[in-house]
Amino acid sequence: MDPIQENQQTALVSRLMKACGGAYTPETRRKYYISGPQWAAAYQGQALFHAPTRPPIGFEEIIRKFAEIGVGYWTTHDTDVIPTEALGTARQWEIVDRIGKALGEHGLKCSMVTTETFFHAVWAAGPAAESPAIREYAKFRVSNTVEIGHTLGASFAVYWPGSLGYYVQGVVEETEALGWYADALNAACERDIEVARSKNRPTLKHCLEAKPFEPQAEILLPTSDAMLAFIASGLLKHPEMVGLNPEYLHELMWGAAPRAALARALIAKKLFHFDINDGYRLKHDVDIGIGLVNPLDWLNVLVLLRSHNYTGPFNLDYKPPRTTSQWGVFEVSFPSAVDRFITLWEMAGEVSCDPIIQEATEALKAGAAVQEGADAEELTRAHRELLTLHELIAHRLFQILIGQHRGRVFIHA
Ligand code: GCO
Ligand code: MN
Ligand code: MN
Repeated sequence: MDPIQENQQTALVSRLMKACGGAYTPETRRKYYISGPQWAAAYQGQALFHAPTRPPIGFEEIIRKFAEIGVGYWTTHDTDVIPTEALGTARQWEIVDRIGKALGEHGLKCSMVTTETFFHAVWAAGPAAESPAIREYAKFRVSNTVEIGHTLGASFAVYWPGSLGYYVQGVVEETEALGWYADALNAACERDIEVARSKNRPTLKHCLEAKPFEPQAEILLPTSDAMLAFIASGLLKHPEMVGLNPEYLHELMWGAAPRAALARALIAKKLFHFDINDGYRLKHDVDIGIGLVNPLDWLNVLVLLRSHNYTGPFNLDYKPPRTTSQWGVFEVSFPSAVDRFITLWEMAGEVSCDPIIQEATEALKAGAAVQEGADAEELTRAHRELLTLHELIAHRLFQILIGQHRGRVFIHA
């Protein structure tokens, strides 16, 4: 193939994207509770070892592009859209007003707001630092985000504590720092109660998000399970208002089975919000688009959520790769991520009513016919053939994932 001229590249990408097929219409995509983060779309590809590969982009354009794609909800950090120095000022409210107009004009809704408590130098010692003045500032920031959320019509506030942890040991006293972090959340909940009352709106759902590594060397609340223990610790004044925003990759990163982590959130009735992406175990937070690494695991995650009637948002918290252009972010990255999610979700529906999986599952639950008082040997023997169904179910899930259950086979020509 000849080298591709610069002015022919978008046509090539568009043609191949179309040839991929399997795209849903924007109307179909809007039927799902899928939210697009401002920060994901605006991510320029930068990191510790990486210079940006894409130019900056503002919320107006992102909201317009999301509307074209069919992403019906938008989420943001306070400082994704409001410069730190303008927070809490009249300028903030002017920006919030512009956001509201852009959302209204394009038929999007703001579903979630979140506070940046990790990037700015003020958080060098974390959002629950020793200094009372910094902790007061943290309370201001999370309460201010709650107000912004109510003004934009959001239903969720997310907290990724970010730099709640340390690099060097013995300086931070963990129980004290956790108490201080709880003070900030208590302030946010109390402000929420006031604002909700004055605006005649329901209070927000406050969702904690854990990440096991980054940006501190040691993290005080590294997993969703740690967050559950924190919610139940007695430090929160309104534990009923606080739940989880697990992120698929953050659970995988520490070595968990994400589906089991979600199950623990479900039994605690704390699965409020869900950040969807993909990546690898025991690596840094690569935030790859959903389904590109672990599609079978993802299928199983969605089977669990469907069977428990999860109705919260699916937030596309991934990073379009550095190799994707600014144009590609909206032509390839977001539409393909949304379409993989929808496909996996619908496939999960198919799994739930697959007659083979159903019958195999029922048989396993019926168990073997055994005499009363059977001993370990007899119980083992009685179930030997039945338990082969475990592997059969796993095979069937693979078949559904690749379409073999509908007769798709591969024959090397
Ligand atoms: C990450 C985190 C963030 C949070 C966001 C919302 O991957 O770094 O998940 O993207 O989701 O800060 O609070
Ligand atoms: Mn996240
Ligand atoms: Mn992440």
